[in-house]
Amino acid sequence: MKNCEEFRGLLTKNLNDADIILTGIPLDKNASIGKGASLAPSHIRELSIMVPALSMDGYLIENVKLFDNGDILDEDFKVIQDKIFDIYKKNKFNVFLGGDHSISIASERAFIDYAKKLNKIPVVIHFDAHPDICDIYEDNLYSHACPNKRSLDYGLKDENLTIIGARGFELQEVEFLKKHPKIDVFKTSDVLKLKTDALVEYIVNKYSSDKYLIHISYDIDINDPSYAPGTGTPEPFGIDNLTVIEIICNLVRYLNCISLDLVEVSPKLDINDITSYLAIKGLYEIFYYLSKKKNGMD
Ligand SMILES: [Mn+2]
Repeated sequence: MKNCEEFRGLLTKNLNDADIILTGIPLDKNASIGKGASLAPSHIRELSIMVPALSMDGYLIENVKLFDNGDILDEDFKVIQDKIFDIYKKNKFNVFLGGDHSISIASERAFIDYAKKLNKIPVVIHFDAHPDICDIYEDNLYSHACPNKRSLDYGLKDENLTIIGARGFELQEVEFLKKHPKIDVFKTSDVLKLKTDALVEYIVNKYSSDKYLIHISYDIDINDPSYAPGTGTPEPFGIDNLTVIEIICNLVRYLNCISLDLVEVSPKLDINDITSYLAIKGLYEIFYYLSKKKNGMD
């Protein structure tokens, strides 16, 4: 019999039983070039029917359950933010599936408020070919090129923002980052020089204290366009799939990480669903690490 359940063995219909909540935010009106990221949440759910709940090494993803919270269809950032804040209050690991990167403006504001409510210091680790730290882009304060600047404006401290994989800068971003040296930027060339272990060790040491709460923002365009062609702003000279997922998984595992945005997957621009499958297999790898963390395994 054909298995036709989304997220196959991972899904629970009962939020209280869930370890992970997945919420789609199919908004792509703030993307500057290629659109189509609004199709990602429904497309990724559809493809998940084909993917068994196993890690890339063949380990069963057990003891973690996923609750599919559906999509937030509002376009007003304050409304999205308020809805996300309510989801954070469920005290689960949250996945927010974009949409373009502007959705992180809402998710990170909610995250910053939630961290403060818990008396924790919010930390954002931004995986992206682009620093997304423009003050304003194409006359749009809410452009997908602006989420890091909006989060800093909202109270995130420079020293609690780390950018990984940058290789496509706007001039205003280079000038801003020069004036804000406490923002750690690991360009793609730095990631290649440092190697995974040294980079993970540095970030884990920096944010390992209990006082921090971590959010990861993952723009699929950090992966080289040859691995992830289905994205609106493809950026050459990128990072390979295994390196990206290994860094993310280890940070999820060793830090007090409570949420992840996965953005800029555009099924419309994709070839043979390469990028959508990368997104879903990446999520499953992260879920596997969450299960290892829950089970206290090394
Ligand atoms: Mn990007």
